[in-house]
Amino acid sequence: TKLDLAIRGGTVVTASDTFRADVGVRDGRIVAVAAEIEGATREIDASGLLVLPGGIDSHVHIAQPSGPDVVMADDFASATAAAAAGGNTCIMPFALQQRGTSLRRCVEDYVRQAEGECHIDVSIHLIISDPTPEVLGQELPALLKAGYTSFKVFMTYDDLVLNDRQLLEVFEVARRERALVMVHAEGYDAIKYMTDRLERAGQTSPFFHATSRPELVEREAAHRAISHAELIDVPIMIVHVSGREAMEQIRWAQRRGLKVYAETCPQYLTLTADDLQGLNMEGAKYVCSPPPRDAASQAAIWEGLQQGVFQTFSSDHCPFRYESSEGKLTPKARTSFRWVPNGIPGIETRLPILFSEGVSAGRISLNRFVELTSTNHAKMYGLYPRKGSIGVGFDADITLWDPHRRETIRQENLHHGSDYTPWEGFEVTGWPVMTIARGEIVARDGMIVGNKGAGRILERDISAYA
Ligand code: DUC
Ligand code: ZN
Ligand code: ZN
Repeated sequence: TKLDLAIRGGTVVTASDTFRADVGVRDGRIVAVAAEIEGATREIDASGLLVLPGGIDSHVHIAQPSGPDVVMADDFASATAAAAAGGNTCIMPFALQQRGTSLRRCVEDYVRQAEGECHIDVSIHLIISDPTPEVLGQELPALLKAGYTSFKVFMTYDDLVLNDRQLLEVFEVARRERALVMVHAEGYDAIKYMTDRLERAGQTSPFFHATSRPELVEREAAHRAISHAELIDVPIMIVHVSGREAMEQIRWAQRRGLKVYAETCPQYLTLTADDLQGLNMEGAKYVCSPPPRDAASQAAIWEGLQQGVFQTFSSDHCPFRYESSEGKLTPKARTSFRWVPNGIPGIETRLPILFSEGVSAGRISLNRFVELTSTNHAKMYGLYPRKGSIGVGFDADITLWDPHRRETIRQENLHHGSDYTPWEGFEVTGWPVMTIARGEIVARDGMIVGNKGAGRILERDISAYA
């Protein structure tokens, strides 16, 4: 039978190769990659464009409970639309266990929110905040077997922090079940101490969020997480690494042969702590954790991307509205940075920022770009070889990319639920012009053309890295 779709004349890029080829699609899968392919029901001319595996963003927060007076700015519909417009075909948000609540129940509720709402495929990680014997003994192992093969733990935040004993206990379950553990590495007590002291000194504006959690707080926690993982002999993924300090710990671990993986994000390449110095409360727009650092840290992160310290580049999309009493500026948040919700929106801008600052600026290769934004996410989290490359048998998740197109990032053009972007006015070279998910066009030139409900909720295999 005829192909459903033929993409002709483009330059295919994978994590290892760059070559001229046509791509043929049938029933949502890639069935041909060749110099010339047969006719199809639908033809797309990709001449002058790159044919990339769709972006996979393995670290995003959607509709996540964020405290009593705070509401996240995205639901599944808006987040997946924004992701698709930004060249992504799969995202991985977190089902958060609230303390005193069944993990299984939290996951079921979260899946119900996603069902029928997604423009692109979604696969869910877990967040473990309350590792009771019931959770560690029954619920978590059952969920891991049901395709939730990764989870995140936190070393800070009142509602989420695990102590060292709890970390060891969840690492033990991860080792036994071959789950991949994502670690938020920032030390709880040092941050609390700094926050208390800053508040006593009257230093409460958003800027002091960065002061309250300096790099050494992240370095200490990274080292502690690495040591605990070594004790249990379990792989870990240290997420959202912000600068040289934590990175050096990770590199040290990797050189010793430990299975310690790492992720970084656009904010650590392009923002600095100075961005938190806004007039009035504007700095709140940039409050995320770990905070952005300085120019030397940005250089260190580039070094880590070039040298392979980092396996994945994610957005850590964690959207709140600025002009909202349920967002960045709750009444309490106006009194101290302590209460400003941590997180920034970035699901739609991740790929253009890395392409422009990385590939167009000559810092990383096209192949490394694909590896960091798609292939390694699929490999790390058990979606490979279903997703993450352009090849026969893979899902037809494809982004057509114009490497020369110049754009300026503007809130008014974005699809997320947030009312601002930290990258307002940021100029990029390279832009996604069409996003194809399982063979269907979902976004074209900044317009959403697919239907919500087209995206599936995916179970994942055990990570090859676990
Ligand atoms: N950690 C995240 O991963 N995202 C947003 C806030 C945080 O602390
Ligand atoms: Zn985190
Ligand atoms: Zn996050």
